[in-house]
Amino acid sequence: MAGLQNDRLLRALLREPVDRTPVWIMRQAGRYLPEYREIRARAGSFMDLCRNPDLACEVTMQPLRRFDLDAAILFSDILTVPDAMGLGLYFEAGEGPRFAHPLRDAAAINALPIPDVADELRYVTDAVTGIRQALAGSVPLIGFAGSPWTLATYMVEGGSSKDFRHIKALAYDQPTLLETLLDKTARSVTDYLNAQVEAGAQALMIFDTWGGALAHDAYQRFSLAFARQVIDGLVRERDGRRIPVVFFTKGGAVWLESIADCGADALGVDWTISLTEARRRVGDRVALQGNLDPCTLYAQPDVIRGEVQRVLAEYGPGSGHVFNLGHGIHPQIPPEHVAAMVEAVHELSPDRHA
Ligand code: 1CP
Repeated sequence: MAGLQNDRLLRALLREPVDRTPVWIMRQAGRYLPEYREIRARAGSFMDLCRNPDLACEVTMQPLRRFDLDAAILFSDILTVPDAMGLGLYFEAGEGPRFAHPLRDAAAINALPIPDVADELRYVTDAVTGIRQALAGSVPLIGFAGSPWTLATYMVEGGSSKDFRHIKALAYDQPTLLETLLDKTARSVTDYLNAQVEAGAQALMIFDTWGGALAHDAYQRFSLAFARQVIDGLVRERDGRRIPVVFFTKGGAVWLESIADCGADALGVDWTISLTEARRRVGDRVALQGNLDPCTLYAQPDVIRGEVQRVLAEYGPGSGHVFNLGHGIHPQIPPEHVAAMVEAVHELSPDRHA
């Protein structure tokens, strides 16, 4: 794209040569940054922050001012889509997301609308437009959504869950009804991601945070199949440049071979597998993104550096690796430890691309 000064992320996701391994951090804007907590307090609720394109832009930019990162990620949430489908998202102080109208029966699922993204999620695409202006071509902007399965867990459970009892009962008792829900969610997510691309997102990530909660055959049927439906419906090129797609199933390392066939350009990988083994198993089908254990960042900077070196060595030489954590950064991590991680990637990775 004309004017993109740093395209390392896009190149690595497409396994094209780079001078060093690009790095960004899942949940890089958020509560571990004091400047985020300050704006968050001013905004009122978390959703007020998401719905204000200027503030969403400001918090997207905050981590980039502190750290030399190779990408920005839209500040928003995966749950904006079910909210736009009418489920009534709210956040209970200290308790995470909740839905006022969880889906518990066929009538509710059959009545569920596909939202008009241009109208109901306009606040997100407005944020994307504003962020692209603020970035001014410095680094690419990643747009994102939840996978249909992960969104459905929140929609059926009514919020976060430890045992997924309602959605798993639905999966075993009425699998075709669950498929109806997943199909509607997949169509909504596809429209939503394409609208983000239209507004200026230059790469896309699909978060399947709860795919790893499924049994092996159920993962294929309820998570992977609908992720593939989304990916098949995405606009993959804009302004003559490919829009790379990253698909991340937390806990999905056991299924890497089949996940590599989902149509994504790259797979997110958590810390349960070595990138040596992950790379061997996916071959040259996809790039890999990950996979430092987020808890590494509780350790001292010299230890963090050693662990960065280990992850880079495990991936080995050549392009096709985007350095990241294996899941989101925790709110208690000291920002200086993040700086140590980013510096280590800058200093240690050029050797891998000689
Ligand atoms: O009080 C606050 O400030 C709210 C905390 C918070 C933040 C900072 C929530 C509520 N969402 C977000 C932003 C967010 N969420 C981003 C953009 C920020 C960035 O990455 O820089 C992104 C990409 C997400 C994605 C997201 N939301 C996921 C998938 C990624 C993952 O970490 O697995 C999930 C599962 C959610 C749901 C959600 N929203 C918020 C919370 C606390 C949660 C998790 C709830 C749970 O554990 O079930």
